[in-house]
Amino acid sequence: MRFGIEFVPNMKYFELEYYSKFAEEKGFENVWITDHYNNRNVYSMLTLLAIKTDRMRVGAGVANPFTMHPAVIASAIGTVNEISGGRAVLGIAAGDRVTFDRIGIEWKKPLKRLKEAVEIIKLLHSGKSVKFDGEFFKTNGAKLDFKCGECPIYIGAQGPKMLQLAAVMGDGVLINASHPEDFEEAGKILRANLIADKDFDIAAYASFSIDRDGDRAKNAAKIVVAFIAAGSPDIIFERHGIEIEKVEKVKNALNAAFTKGDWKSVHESVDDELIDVFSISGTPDDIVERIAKLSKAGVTQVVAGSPIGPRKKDSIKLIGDRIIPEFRDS
Ligand code: F42
Repeated sequence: MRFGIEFVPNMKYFELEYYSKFAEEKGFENVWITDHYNNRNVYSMLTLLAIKTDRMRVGAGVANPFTMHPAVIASAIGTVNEISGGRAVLGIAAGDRVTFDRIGIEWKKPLKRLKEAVEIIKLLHSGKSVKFDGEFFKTNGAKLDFKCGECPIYIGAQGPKMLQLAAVMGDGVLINASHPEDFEEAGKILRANLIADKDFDIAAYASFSIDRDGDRAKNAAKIVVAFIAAGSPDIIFERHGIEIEKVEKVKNALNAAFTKGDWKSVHESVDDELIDVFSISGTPDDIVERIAKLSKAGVTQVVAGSPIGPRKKDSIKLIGDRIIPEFRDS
């Protein structure tokens, strides 16, 4: 099992550098930086981490083919690959509809668009001159004028067709989920589409919260869990036997929080069942037990995502001291 950590660049660059270096010291092998226009820029932050870290893979988690042309993505992550000495990873996915709405980008045919983008990026990274005539992208002898080397491409995927695309075109997949049953289902699709012996990393890109006090850990995960539950499709609730009324309550509480700032009700609307399904939360023992189940379900990388824990540094330390050693050779 590999361990990765996700940071949202909503913190100052020196804080991101500090936490990332600390995570590297504690045994994390990957750092993933999220990409949303309203946060600090992902490639600027990856450049910083490429310079300031030594061993970790530094990844965009995730880019999208709507806000940047694939040739520009290829150049941006290729530059990070060069600076980091070959440690860059490109996570790429459909992009976040809600943030696109705010900047007037239409979210049309994300699957087809992503497929074309990944094809172009791979060709450019292989050093070729690319003539591509797709539905969304056309290139006419596009070529990168520097040798950046190829970097692994991970596709962010939840839906069945995206999972299929990830298996066929990716070196790995970033699945926004935390529960073993969700990975068993995803694993069926991935296995059906993976060619034999392909080295493929299945990452649980999960909301994660660890503390010696289990209640405190769970409490810290509640707001993130509320957002994930509110944005999940019905099939997930059916799979886990979650009553729709419970989810409606969470959605209403979130709406009230946006209009009236009432975040206490959001907290109250999230119970242990939702925390269990939509996050990896609890004491170190709880988390070791959950990761063992995820490993059985086919997960090969756990990415500790927001909130990581009630106190970020303590939680990173706990993961490094208590969790990673348990899975070092698995
Ligand atoms: N989004 C961001 O914007 N920034 C991030 O930093 C970010 C991080 C991240 C990390 C992991 C992860 O898994 C996702 C992450 N996301 C992030 C969200 C990501 O960008 C996507 O919004 C999310 O992964 C999309 O979920 P999905 O895989 O379920 O794909 C959607 C598009 C979907 O509906 N998929 C369907 C499926 O079955 O997989 C396919 C739908 C389809 O076939 N569409 C056709 C097409 O060509 O697109 C068109 C069909 C028609 O009728 O037009």
